[in-house]
Amino acid sequence: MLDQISPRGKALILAYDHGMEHGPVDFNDKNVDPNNVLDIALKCKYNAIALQKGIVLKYYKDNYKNIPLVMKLNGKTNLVKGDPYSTQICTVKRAQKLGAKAVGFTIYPGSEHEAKMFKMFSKVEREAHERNLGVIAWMYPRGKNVKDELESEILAYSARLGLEMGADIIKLKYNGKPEDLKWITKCAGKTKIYIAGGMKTNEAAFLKQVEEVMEAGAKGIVVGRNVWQQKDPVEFTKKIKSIIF
Ligand code: FBP
Repeated sequence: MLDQISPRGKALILAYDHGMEHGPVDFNDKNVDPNNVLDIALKCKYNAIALQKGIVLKYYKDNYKNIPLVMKLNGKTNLVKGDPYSTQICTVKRAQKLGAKAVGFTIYPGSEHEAKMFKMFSKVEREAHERNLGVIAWMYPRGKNVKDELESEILAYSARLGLEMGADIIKLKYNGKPEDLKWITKCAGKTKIYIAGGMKTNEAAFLKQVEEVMEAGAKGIVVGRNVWQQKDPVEFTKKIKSIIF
């Protein structure tokens, strides 16, 4: 099921769903244009790009179908405060029709709305697997019950949860501790851990992180800002790829 986005068992995925999650605050004159980011994915042969449906309909669909698509099925803005709840805005059937090879779904373990996200995810997981699509769970522990979302035990719990819920890949944040990540990847069992990029940091620090997490057992990176906020995203991608592959 994952062959289409991780042909060599590992993957580098470009994330560009920030316009919904954060608003245009992450963008500049260049990368605010979806074509600019899709061009990076195409040129650098990313294993996949993660998009919300609007960008798929207006940009991806016409000129970029060679890039494998991970369709994000739920989302939220950061305007609503309190325990996070990400609701479904696209179906699995539609995602496949629009060319998705996998679907992405955010769960906030620990949120008071966790049960509703579990319910939606369960349906998504079943439908996606019936259609031979991969399932990527963005597992971001968050809410008033979660004191520290980067705490090792919480990350390990989220990883295990992804396995128990039937995800093929869990997208998780890294807390900067390779020893913790070794245990976290064990907890995820046959489900693979891909690490999220995070806010833009300096080049060397990011590359060191990529090296560290791959050594600790992660099987991929899903990166957004640290690539398309670079001056030269293409050159930077080459460096990331040389570490991963
Ligand atoms: P980055 O590499 O830019 O951190 O992107 C990863 C990602 O998971 C995006 O897919 C998503 O929009 C964003 O981070 C969510 O970040 P957060 O909820 O932590 O603000």
